Amino acid sequence: MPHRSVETAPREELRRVQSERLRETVRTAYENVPFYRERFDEMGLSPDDVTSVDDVSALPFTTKEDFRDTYPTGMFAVEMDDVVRVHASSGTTGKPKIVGYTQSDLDVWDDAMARCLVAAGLESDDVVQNAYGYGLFTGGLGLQQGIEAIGATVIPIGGGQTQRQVELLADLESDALACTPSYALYVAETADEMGVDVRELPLRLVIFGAEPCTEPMREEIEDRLGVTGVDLYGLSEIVGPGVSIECLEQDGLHVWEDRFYPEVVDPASGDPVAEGEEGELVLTTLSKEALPVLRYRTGDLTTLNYDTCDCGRTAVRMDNVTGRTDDLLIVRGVNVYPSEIESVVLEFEAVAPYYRIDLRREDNLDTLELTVELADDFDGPVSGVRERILDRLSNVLSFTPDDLSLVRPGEIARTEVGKVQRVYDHRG
Ligand code: DLL
Repeated sequence: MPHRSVETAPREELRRVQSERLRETVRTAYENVPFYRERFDEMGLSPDDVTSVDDVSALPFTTKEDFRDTYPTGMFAVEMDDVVRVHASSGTTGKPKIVGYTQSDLDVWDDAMARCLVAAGLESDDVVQNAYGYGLFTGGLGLQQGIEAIGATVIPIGGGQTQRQVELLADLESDALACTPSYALYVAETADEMGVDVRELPLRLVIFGAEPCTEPMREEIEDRLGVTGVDLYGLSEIVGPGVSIECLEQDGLHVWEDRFYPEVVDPASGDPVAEGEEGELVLTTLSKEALPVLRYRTGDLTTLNYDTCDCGRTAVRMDNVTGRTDDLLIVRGVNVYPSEIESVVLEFEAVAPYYRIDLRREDNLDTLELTVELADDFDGPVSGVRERILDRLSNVLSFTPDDLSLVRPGEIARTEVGKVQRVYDHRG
């Protein structure tokens, strides 16, 4: 059962709601954010030119650099007096992006998260262990609000304390675990070490997100924890977690389109791609007060599918995000995404889902070193595995790493708090 009737509304009705909210958002952005007013004036665009979502492509893009240039609060459309909370994005370099919420924005976010959790099959009598980090990161509080909004029970443990996480999963009989996909695997590994079989516990669902999760990685999570894994997507600049989620059909993530308008564009030209083609996801907020954002270039690669889902929802589905425009590796002329390497490597039973990629520059040539951990229960000859992985990488991706090291179980550092890092670029 969808949480809101708009989730199954005919698409014409949805477009009417979107158009009305877009007009309002554009007007607010123009009137209250100098950054947008300047852009519009430069382009000779007036808010009156935007009458429906058909006009969305006339609007300027917003980029992460725009957030940096207007740091800390230059993108806000309201006075600080009306802002009841701020969060910040998890940037790895430079200043974080600061985002703000009015009370009405928090209500919209609660509702979007509640819709996500209902779509994932959670009910008011469920117990959810929330292992997303609390604080400036939007994961912890975002999940917390949604869980409370549907009347379920939240265990606000946050990231880390992994043995305690395992104990609580058992003692409080949690129905669901919310955390990054890499952390879900770490919980499974820790439980094994503690002699706890999570598959025997009531846990039935993992709500993973904030990081890419390839299909082999999802299978590993589902198998080792004995759960269904659903993918939750979002980003601070737009709201936080809650932009989209998979329903139990696990066939794409429903975008709450009445709140966040999605487009997919060619990352190079910025032109919209044909329906169903892959490109960069661009999002426009449709009811944010403190931080209205027009056509945000997320950097995340996906496709959009407008067919009605078997669950009955008409809300468009985006594909799982496994790559970003900025994580494309170009090694000696071959283009390869880390997620493509992951998908190939994890086909092998002999390896564990832990790997790292090191990029270096030697004599003006880029080199890529791949390090993969062997599975706990692997006791065969390493050389055969190495050759088979190299062969498969070369066949599937036309790419061979300069070096492939297979290391013992546990040698690759685990991430207990925050997002996993797998690519280390030493090229300066
Ligand atoms: O990661 C919000 C979030 C929290 C989403 C908890 C889901 C669960 P940021 O720190 O601003 O916000 O990072 C946003 O993380 O542009 C994607 O590149 C990546 N990302 C988020 N969700 C997914 C996902 C949160 N399900 C950036 N799959 C986004 C792949 C994801 N990448």
